Amino acid sequence: MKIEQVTLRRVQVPLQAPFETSFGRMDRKDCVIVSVYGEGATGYGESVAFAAPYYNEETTDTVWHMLEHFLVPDLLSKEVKRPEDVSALFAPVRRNHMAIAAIETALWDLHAKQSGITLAQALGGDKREIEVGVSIGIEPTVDQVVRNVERYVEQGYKRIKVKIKPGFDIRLVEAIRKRFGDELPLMADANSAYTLDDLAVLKEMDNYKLMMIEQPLAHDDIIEHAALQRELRTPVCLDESIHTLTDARHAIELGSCRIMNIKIGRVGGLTNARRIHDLCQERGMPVWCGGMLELGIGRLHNIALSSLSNFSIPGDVSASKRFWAQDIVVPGIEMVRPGVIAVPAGAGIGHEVCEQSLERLTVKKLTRSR
Ligand code: OSB
Ligand code: MG
Repeated sequence: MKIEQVTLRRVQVPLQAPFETSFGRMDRKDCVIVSVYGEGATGYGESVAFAAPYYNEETTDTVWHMLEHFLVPDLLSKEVKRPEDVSALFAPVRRNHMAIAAIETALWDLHAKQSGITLAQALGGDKREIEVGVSIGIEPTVDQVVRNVERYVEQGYKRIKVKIKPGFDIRLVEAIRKRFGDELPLMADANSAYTLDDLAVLKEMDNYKLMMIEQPLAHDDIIEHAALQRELRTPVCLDESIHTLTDARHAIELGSCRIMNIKIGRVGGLTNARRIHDLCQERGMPVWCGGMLELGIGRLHNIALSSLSNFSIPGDVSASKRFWAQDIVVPGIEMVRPGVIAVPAGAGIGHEVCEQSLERLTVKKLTRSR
Protein backbone atom coordinates (compact mmCIF):
# COMPACT_ATOMS: atom_id res chain seq x y z
CA MET A 1 0.00 0.00 0.00
CA LYS A 2 1.25 3.49 -0.83
CA ILE A 3 0.86 5.89 2.08
CA GLU A 4 2.02 9.44 1.38
CA GLN A 5 0.42 11.58 4.05
CA VAL A 6 -1.60 11.44 7.25
CA THR A 7 -3.85 14.18 8.66
CA LEU A 8 -5.29 14.20 12.18
CA ARG A 9 -8.27 16.34 13.06
CA ARG A 10 -9.87 16.73 16.45
CA VAL A 11 -13.57 17.34 15.90
CA GLN A 12 -16.32 18.28 18.33
CA VAL A 13 -19.99 17.78 17.54
CA PRO A 14 -23.02 18.18 19.84
CA LEU A 15 -25.27 15.12 20.28
CA GLN A 16 -28.95 15.66 19.41
CA ALA A 17 -29.76 14.72 23.01
CA PRO A 18 -27.52 13.79 25.94
CA PHE A 19 -26.72 10.07 26.29
CA GLU A 20 -26.47 8.64 29.81
CA THR A 21 -24.93 5.37 30.94
CA SER A 22 -24.19 4.04 34.43
CA PHE A 23 -20.80 5.82 34.24
CA GLY A 24 -22.03 9.26 33.22
CA ARG A 25 -23.80 11.58 30.82
CA MET A 26 -22.35 12.73 27.50
CA ASP A 27 -23.60 15.65 25.44
CA ARG A 28 -21.08 15.90 22.68
CA LYS A 29 -18.75 13.85 20.54
CA ASP A 30 -15.09 14.79 20.82
CA CYS A 31 -12.88 12.53 18.72
CA VAL A 32 -9.98 12.30 16.29
CA ILE A 33 -10.59 11.78 12.58
CA VAL A 34 -7.63 10.24 10.76
CA SER A 35 -7.20 10.70 7.00
CA VAL A 36 -4.52 8.73 5.15
CA TYR A 37 -3.63 9.59 1.56
CA GLY A 38 -2.03 7.44 -1.08
CA GLU A 39 -2.26 7.03 -4.86
CA GLY A 40 -4.97 9.67 -5.09
CA ALA A 41 -7.25 7.95 -2.56
CA THR A 42 -8.15 8.95 1.00
CA GLY A 43 -8.90 6.46 3.76
CA TYR A 44 -10.75 7.57 6.89
CA GLY A 45 -10.74 6.40 10.48
CA GLU A 46 -12.50 7.72 13.59
CA SER A 47 -11.30 7.27 17.17
CA VAL A 48 -13.92 6.04 19.63
CA ALA A 49 -12.33 7.06 22.94
CA PHE A 50 -14.41 9.56 24.87
CA ALA A 51 -13.15 12.86 26.34
CA ALA A 52 -13.05 11.31 29.83
CA PRO A 53 -11.71 7.88 30.92
CA TYR A 54 -14.92 6.31 32.29
CA TYR A 55 -15.63 3.66 29.65
CA ASN A 56 -11.98 2.66 29.46
CA GLU A 57 -8.66 4.31 30.21
CA GLU A 58 -8.20 6.08 26.87
CA THR A 59 -9.31 9.65 26.19
CA THR A 60 -9.36 11.90 23.13
CA ASP A 61 -6.15 13.53 24.39
CA THR A 62 -4.34 10.20 24.86
CA VAL A 63 -5.44 9.09 21.39
CA TRP A 64 -4.05 12.28 19.87
CA HIS A 65 -0.81 11.91 21.84
CA MET A 66 -0.31 8.29 20.74
CA LEU A 67 -1.04 9.12 17.12
CA GLU A 68 1.15 12.22 16.95
CA HIS A 69 4.17 10.86 18.82
CA PHE A 70 4.17 7.14 18.04
CA LEU A 71 1.72 5.69 15.55
CA VAL A 72 1.89 8.21 12.70
CA PRO A 73 5.72 8.51 12.74
CA ASP A 74 5.98 4.71 12.93
CA LEU A 75 3.65 4.22 10.00
CA LEU A 76 5.35 6.84 7.83
CA SER A 77 8.78 5.30 8.38
CA LYS A 78 7.76 1.75 7.41
CA GLU A 79 6.36 -0.11 4.43
CA VAL A 80 2.94 -1.64 4.85
CA LYS A 81 1.93 -4.25 2.27
CA ARG A 82 -1.55 -5.15 3.47
CA PRO A 83 -3.88 -3.68 6.09
CA GLU A 84 -3.43 -6.91 8.10
CA ASP A 85 0.21 -5.87 8.63
CA VAL A 86 -0.80 -2.78 10.58
CA SER A 87 -1.71 -4.64 13.78
CA ALA A 88 1.63 -6.46 13.56
CA LEU A 89 3.40 -3.10 13.08
CA PHE A 90 1.78 -1.72 16.24
CA ALA A 91 1.95 -4.96 18.26
CA PRO A 92 4.89 -3.67 20.40
CA VAL A 93 2.63 -0.86 21.67
CA ARG A 94 0.92 -1.81 24.92
CA ARG A 95 -2.85 -1.23 24.92
CA ASN A 96 -3.95 2.15 23.50
CA HIS A 97 -6.26 0.10 21.28
CA MET A 98 -8.53 2.99 20.37
CA ALA A 99 -5.60 5.08 19.14
CA ILE A 100 -4.34 2.13 17.08
CA ALA A 101 -7.80 1.40 15.68
CA ALA A 102 -8.27 5.02 14.57
CA ILE A 103 -5.36 4.71 12.13
CA GLU A 104 -5.77 0.98 11.36
CA THR A 105 -9.36 1.47 10.20
CA ALA A 106 -8.27 4.38 8.00
CA LEU A 107 -5.70 2.08 6.36
CA TRP A 108 -8.34 -0.61 5.75
CA ASP A 109 -10.51 2.01 4.05
CA LEU A 110 -7.54 3.24 2.00
CA HIS A 111 -6.64 -0.32 0.99
CA ALA A 112 -10.21 -1.08 -0.13
CA LYS A 113 -10.36 2.19 -2.11
CA GLN A 114 -6.96 1.58 -3.76
CA SER A 115 -8.21 -1.91 -4.70
CA GLY A 116 -11.58 -0.64 -5.95
CA ILE A 117 -13.62 -2.88 -3.62
CA THR A 118 -15.94 -2.27 -0.69
CA LEU A 119 -14.58 -2.42 2.83
CA ALA A 120 -16.99 -5.29 3.51
CA GLN A 121 -15.50 -7.24 0.57
CA ALA A 122 -11.97 -6.45 1.76
CA LEU A 123 -12.90 -7.98 5.14
CA GLY A 124 -14.60 -11.00 3.55
CA GLY A 125 -18.14 -10.06 4.56
CA ASP A 126 -20.90 -11.19 2.25
CA LYS A 127 -24.10 -9.77 3.74
CA ARG A 128 -25.66 -7.04 1.62
CA GLU A 129 -27.87 -5.78 4.41
CA ILE A 130 -27.62 -5.88 8.16
CA GLU A 131 -30.32 -5.80 10.81
CA VAL A 132 -29.81 -3.06 13.35
CA GLY A 133 -30.64 -2.32 16.95
CA VAL A 134 -30.55 0.79 19.07
CA SER A 135 -29.11 1.65 22.46
CA ILE A 136 -31.26 3.85 24.69
CA GLY A 137 -29.76 5.86 27.53
CA ILE A 138 -30.82 6.37 31.13
CA GLU A 139 -33.30 9.22 31.73
CA PRO A 140 -34.57 10.89 34.91
CA THR A 141 -37.69 8.69 34.89
CA VAL A 142 -38.70 5.21 33.72
CA ASP A 143 -41.55 6.80 31.75
CA GLN A 144 -39.13 8.84 29.66
CA VAL A 145 -37.17 5.73 28.71
CA VAL A 146 -40.41 3.91 27.87
CA ARG A 147 -41.35 6.80 25.56
CA ASN A 148 -37.94 6.59 23.88
CA VAL A 149 -38.36 2.83 23.44
CA GLU A 150 -41.69 3.53 21.76
CA ARG A 151 -40.08 6.00 19.37
CA TYR A 152 -37.36 3.57 18.29
CA VAL A 153 -39.73 0.60 18.05
CA GLU A 154 -41.79 2.73 15.65
CA GLN A 155 -38.66 3.40 13.58
CA GLY A 156 -38.31 -0.36 13.18
CA TYR A 157 -35.19 -1.16 15.20
CA LYS A 158 -34.91 -4.95 15.49
CA ARG A 159 -33.51 -5.00 18.99
CA ILE A 160 -33.83 -2.55 21.85
CA LYS A 161 -31.06 -2.12 24.38
CA VAL A 162 -31.59 -0.08 27.50
CA LYS A 163 -28.92 1.19 29.82
CA ILE A 164 -29.40 0.20 33.45
CA LYS A 165 -27.79 1.01 36.79
CA PRO A 166 -28.53 -0.03 40.38
CA GLY A 167 -31.94 1.36 41.30
CA PHE A 168 -32.88 1.91 37.65
CA ASP A 169 -33.13 -1.68 36.46
CA ILE A 170 -36.00 -3.98 37.49
CA ARG A 171 -38.58 -1.15 37.45
CA LEU A 172 -37.42 -0.23 33.96
CA VAL A 173 -37.50 -3.66 32.31
CA GLU A 174 -40.78 -4.42 34.06
CA ALA A 175 -42.35 -1.24 32.64
CA ILE A 176 -41.02 -2.00 29.13
CA ARG A 177 -42.32 -5.59 29.22
CA LYS A 178 -45.69 -4.36 30.51
CA ARG A 179 -46.01 -1.82 27.70
CA PHE A 180 -44.55 -3.82 24.74
CA GLY A 181 -44.99 -7.47 25.79
CA ASP A 182 -42.56 -10.37 25.89
CA GLU A 183 -41.97 -10.49 22.13
CA LEU A 184 -39.96 -7.26 21.97
CA PRO A 185 -36.27 -8.21 21.52
CA LEU A 186 -34.95 -6.48 24.64
CA MET A 187 -31.60 -6.45 26.41
CA ALA A 188 -29.95 -4.41 29.15
CA ASP A 189 -26.43 -2.96 29.41
CA ALA A 190 -25.03 -2.21 32.88
CA ASN A 191 -21.57 -0.92 31.89
CA SER A 192 -20.02 -2.64 34.93
CA ALA A 193 -22.33 -1.06 37.52
CA TYR A 194 -22.91 -4.22 39.63
CA THR A 195 -20.94 -6.65 41.77
CA LEU A 196 -21.71 -10.18 42.93
CA ASP A 197 -23.23 -8.58 46.05
CA ASP A 198 -26.08 -7.63 43.70
CA LEU A 199 -26.73 -11.26 42.76
CA ALA A 200 -30.34 -11.09 43.97
CA VAL A 201 -31.18 -8.20 41.60
CA LEU A 202 -29.33 -9.80 38.70
CA LYS A 203 -31.22 -13.06 39.28
CA GLU A 204 -34.48 -11.14 39.32
CA MET A 205 -33.58 -9.85 35.83
CA ASP A 206 -33.90 -13.49 34.75
CA ASN A 207 -37.70 -13.10 34.98
CA TYR A 208 -37.94 -10.65 32.06
CA LYS A 209 -36.87 -12.80 29.10
CA LEU A 210 -33.99 -10.53 28.15
CA MET A 211 -31.95 -11.52 25.08
CA MET A 212 -28.88 -10.89 27.24
CA ILE A 213 -27.44 -8.74 29.98
CA GLU A 214 -24.34 -6.84 28.89
CA GLN A 215 -21.30 -6.30 31.11
CA PRO A 216 -23.00 -6.45 34.50
CA LEU A 217 -19.75 -6.79 36.52
CA ALA A 218 -16.32 -5.14 36.62
CA HIS A 219 -14.74 -3.82 33.42
CA ASP A 220 -11.64 -5.96 33.94
CA ASP A 221 -13.30 -9.18 35.10
CA ILE A 222 -13.98 -12.49 33.43
CA ILE A 223 -13.84 -14.74 36.52
CA GLU A 224 -16.85 -13.39 38.40
CA HIS A 225 -18.81 -13.11 35.16
CA ALA A 226 -18.32 -16.87 34.78
CA ALA A 227 -19.67 -17.40 38.29
CA LEU A 228 -22.62 -15.13 37.47
CA GLN A 229 -23.35 -16.85 34.16
CA ARG A 230 -23.66 -20.15 36.04
CA GLU A 231 -26.39 -18.55 38.19
CA LEU A 232 -28.38 -17.02 35.32
CA ARG A 233 -30.55 -18.36 32.52
CA THR A 234 -30.17 -15.02 30.68
CA PRO A 235 -27.02 -15.01 28.52
CA VAL A 236 -24.26 -12.71 29.75
CA CYS A 237 -22.66 -10.60 26.99
CA LEU A 238 -19.19 -9.14 27.53
CA ASP A 239 -18.19 -5.71 26.24
CA GLU A 240 -15.58 -3.84 28.38
CA SER A 241 -13.75 -7.04 29.47
CA ILE A 242 -12.68 -8.14 25.99
CA HIS A 243 -9.62 -6.36 24.55
CA THR A 244 -7.79 -9.13 22.71
CA LEU A 245 -8.22 -12.45 20.95
CA THR A 246 -6.75 -14.07 24.07
CA ASP A 247 -9.34 -12.37 26.30
CA ALA A 248 -12.04 -13.73 24.00
CA ARG A 249 -10.63 -17.26 24.16
CA HIS A 250 -10.33 -17.10 27.95
CA ALA A 251 -13.91 -15.84 28.32
CA ILE A 252 -15.21 -18.61 26.07
CA GLU A 253 -13.23 -21.30 27.88
CA LEU A 254 -14.23 -20.04 31.34
CA GLY A 255 -17.90 -19.69 30.39
CA SER A 256 -17.87 -15.97 31.28
CA CYS A 257 -20.44 -15.14 28.60
CA ARG A 258 -22.63 -16.73 25.93
CA ILE A 259 -22.58 -13.76 23.56
CA MET A 260 -19.83 -11.28 22.70
CA ASN A 261 -20.00 -7.59 21.80
CA ILE A 262 -17.20 -6.64 19.40
CA LYS A 263 -16.14 -3.00 19.18
CA ILE A 264 -13.43 -2.23 16.65
CA GLY A 265 -11.81 0.43 18.84
CA ARG A 266 -11.76 -1.65 22.01
CA VAL A 267 -9.87 -4.49 20.30
CA GLY A 268 -7.39 -2.32 18.37
CA GLY A 269 -8.82 -2.40 14.87
CA LEU A 270 -10.58 -4.35 12.17
CA THR A 271 -8.00 -7.14 11.87
CA ASN A 272 -8.37 -8.05 15.54
CA ALA A 273 -12.14 -7.59 15.42
CA ARG A 274 -12.31 -10.08 12.54
CA ARG A 275 -10.05 -12.55 14.40
CA ILE A 276 -12.36 -12.44 17.44
CA HIS A 277 -15.36 -12.87 15.14
CA ASP A 278 -13.73 -15.93 13.55
CA LEU A 279 -12.85 -17.49 16.92
CA CYS A 280 -16.38 -16.97 18.24
CA GLN A 281 -17.76 -18.49 15.05
CA GLU A 282 -15.56 -21.59 15.46
CA ARG A 283 -16.70 -21.94 19.07
CA GLY A 284 -20.39 -21.43 18.29
CA MET A 285 -20.72 -18.08 20.06
CA PRO A 286 -22.80 -15.38 18.35
CA VAL A 287 -21.44 -11.83 18.24
CA TRP A 288 -22.80 -8.37 17.52
CA CYS A 289 -21.20 -5.04 16.76
CA GLY A 290 -21.14 -2.52 19.59
CA GLY A 291 -21.32 1.25 19.15
CA MET A 292 -19.48 4.21 20.70
CA LEU A 293 -21.74 7.07 19.57
CA GLU A 294 -19.76 7.20 16.33
CA LEU A 295 -20.12 9.71 13.55
CA GLY A 296 -20.62 8.30 10.06
CA ILE A 297 -17.03 7.22 9.49
CA GLY A 298 -16.97 4.99 12.56
CA ARG A 299 -20.48 3.73 11.83
CA LEU A 300 -19.51 2.74 8.26
CA HIS A 301 -16.60 0.71 9.60
CA ASN A 302 -19.08 -0.95 11.98
CA ILE A 303 -21.46 -1.71 9.09
CA ALA A 304 -18.68 -3.29 7.01
CA LEU A 305 -17.60 -5.43 9.98
CA SER A 306 -21.21 -6.46 10.63
CA SER A 307 -21.37 -7.93 7.11
CA LEU A 308 -19.38 -10.94 8.42
CA SER A 309 -21.62 -13.94 8.92
CA ASN A 310 -21.31 -14.54 12.68
CA PHE A 311 -22.62 -11.03 13.41
CA SER A 312 -25.94 -12.78 13.81
CA ILE A 313 -27.52 -10.46 16.39
CA PRO A 314 -28.52 -6.87 15.44
CA GLY A 315 -25.82 -4.50 16.74
CA ASP A 316 -25.79 -0.91 18.02
CA VAL A 317 -25.50 0.36 14.45
CA SER A 318 -28.26 2.94 14.38
CA ALA A 319 -28.86 5.48 11.58
CA SER A 320 -27.16 8.91 11.49
CA LYS A 321 -30.24 10.75 12.73
CA ARG A 322 -30.16 8.77 16.01
CA PHE A 323 -27.40 11.05 17.28
CA TRP A 324 -26.64 13.74 14.68
CA ALA A 325 -28.46 16.72 13.22
CA GLN A 326 -26.09 16.37 10.29
CA ASP A 327 -23.54 13.61 9.81
CA ILE A 328 -20.06 14.11 8.35
CA VAL A 329 -20.71 11.45 5.68
CA VAL A 330 -22.91 12.11 2.65
CA PRO A 331 -25.41 10.77 2.26
CA GLY A 332 -26.06 10.12 5.95
CA ILE A 333 -26.66 6.53 7.05
CA GLU A 334 -30.31 5.60 6.71
CA MET A 335 -32.44 2.48 6.90
CA VAL A 336 -33.53 0.97 3.59
CA ARG A 337 -36.42 -0.78 5.36
CA PRO A 338 -37.46 -0.69 9.00
CA GLY A 339 -34.54 -2.02 11.05
CA VAL A 340 -32.35 -2.73 8.02
CA ILE A 341 -29.27 -0.84 6.79
CA ALA A 342 -27.68 -1.65 3.42
CA VAL A 343 -23.97 -2.44 3.29
CA PRO A 344 -22.74 0.34 0.94
CA ALA A 345 -21.79 -0.69 -2.60
CA GLY A 346 -19.16 2.04 -3.16
CA ALA A 347 -15.42 1.52 -2.68
CA GLY A 348 -14.05 1.52 0.88
CA ILE A 349 -16.49 2.78 3.51
CA GLY A 350 -18.79 3.59 0.60
CA HIS A 351 -20.02 7.10 1.47
CA GLU A 352 -18.25 10.39 0.79
CA VAL A 353 -16.88 12.30 3.75
CA CYS A 354 -17.93 15.94 3.61
CA GLU A 355 -14.57 17.70 3.90
CA GLN A 356 -16.30 21.06 4.44
CA SER A 357 -18.25 19.81 7.46
CA LEU A 358 -15.12 18.17 8.74
CA GLU A 359 -13.18 21.43 8.42
CA ARG A 360 -15.98 23.37 10.15
CA LEU A 361 -16.01 20.97 13.13
CA THR A 362 -12.22 20.81 13.48
CA VAL A 363 -10.64 22.37 16.56
CA LYS A 364 -7.08 21.07 15.99
CA LYS A 365 -5.27 19.74 12.95
CA LEU A 366 -1.92 18.14 12.14
CA THR A 367 -0.46 16.85 8.86
CA ARG A 368 2.60 14.63 8.44
CA SER A 369 4.12 13.45 5.16
CA ARG A 370 6.53 10.70 4.31
O1 OSB B 1 -21.47 0.09 26.45
O2 OSB B 1 -22.10 -0.13 24.46
C1 OSB B 1 -21.76 0.60 25.37
C2 OSB B 1 -22.23 4.26 24.43
C3 OSB B 1 -21.19 4.83 25.13
C4 OSB B 1 -20.39 4.03 25.89
C5 OSB B 1 -20.61 2.67 25.98
C6 OSB B 1 -21.64 2.08 25.27
C7 OSB B 1 -22.47 2.90 24.51
C8 OSB B 1 -23.61 2.44 23.76
C9 OSB B 1 -23.85 3.24 22.53
O3 OSB B 1 -24.35 1.57 24.15
C10 OSB B 1 -24.41 2.55 21.39
C11 OSB B 1 -24.33 3.40 20.15
O4 OSB B 1 -23.26 3.90 19.79
O5 OSB B 1 -25.35 3.51 19.49
MG1 MG C 1 -21.77 -1.96 26.41
